[in-house]
Amino acid sequence: MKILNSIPKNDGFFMPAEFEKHYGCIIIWPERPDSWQYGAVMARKAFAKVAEAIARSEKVTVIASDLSYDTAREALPDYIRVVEMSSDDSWARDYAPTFLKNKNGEIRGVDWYFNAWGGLVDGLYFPWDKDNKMARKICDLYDIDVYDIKDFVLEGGSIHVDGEGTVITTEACLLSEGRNPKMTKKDIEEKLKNSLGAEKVIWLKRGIYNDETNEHVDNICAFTAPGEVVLAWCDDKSDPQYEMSKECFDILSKETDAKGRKFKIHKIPQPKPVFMTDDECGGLINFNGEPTRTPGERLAASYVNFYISNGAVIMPGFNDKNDETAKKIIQDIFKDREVIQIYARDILIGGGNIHCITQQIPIFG
Ligand code: KQY
Repeated sequence: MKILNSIPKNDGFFMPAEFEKHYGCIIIWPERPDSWQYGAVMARKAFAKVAEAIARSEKVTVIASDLSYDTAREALPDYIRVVEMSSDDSWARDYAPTFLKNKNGEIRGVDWYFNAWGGLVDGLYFPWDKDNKMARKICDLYDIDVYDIKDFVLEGGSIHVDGEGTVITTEACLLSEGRNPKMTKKDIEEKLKNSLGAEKVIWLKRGIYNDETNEHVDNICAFTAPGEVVLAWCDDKSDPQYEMSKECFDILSKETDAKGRKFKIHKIPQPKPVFMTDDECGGLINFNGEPTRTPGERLAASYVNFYISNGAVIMPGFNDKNDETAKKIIQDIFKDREVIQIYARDILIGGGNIHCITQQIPIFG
């Protein structure tokens, strides 16, 4: 594995869209007691279901700590590889490498700086050094050369690409104080274009209400094809999500992508608000006496936080009356893929969902 200091775009490398063909997927086994209630028992069941659903059509590697390796190996079928590596938590989307490819089918990773969603300003835990080292270790594991972009704080969940030159992100996240405060919006846009081999950045203002990542784009909006997106939608004007989704819709309606196409926007209704219960909070072990969750706290539930595998779309369900409607919308969009809906409350409690716990590796070679 070589560490590269050149600019991916100048080298002809770009990030392909998630709906393009994958070699495989990386997931990190949950363990952290202030993220996952009751020894992560329920979260592990949900993670295992996600891993199995993805493994039906692509190679899945699950990364587990030395402490949890045996539980992962026991819980997962033998066609899923389990590899031991240390981490601070389980968000592969955010700190596994972002993978790029070039027109010859070669692949390279990107190693961004990870500071737990805001560092000492409004980050969600400290320390985060093990997470921050993972991208490079994973590239080493796969023998993939890696770009050192440690001068820029970024999580994979804060960007989506169409693989044809367009990036979408949110201002709430990428312009937040805890990430790259010395860079202007224009600097950040240039950095994204150079690092992801893109031509245009579309800035949504906000994401999902109460999303502790400073509103990652992957919870509110995702590309489903070039020129097509899904958007988490709320019809209830008394809900703060209404204005947030409407603002995204207005921006996307007026925008064109890097190729000059207008967007087709598929609205997906939100589940009704999901709140932490006393019992769920009771199952979390707080570090330094600081609770990560409080009873009654609204969680950032959204059906848009799905993973597109080679053969399926793996999407969250919440035992909500909108589960079926959301599934049907996704099935109508992805006619050639099976839609697998997995009850995901136990992932949501950790602060993200199915997209946040996965990272695709594009096909290479
Ligand atoms: O990418 C994500 N949505 C992960 C958020 C994790 C927050 C830590 N509790």
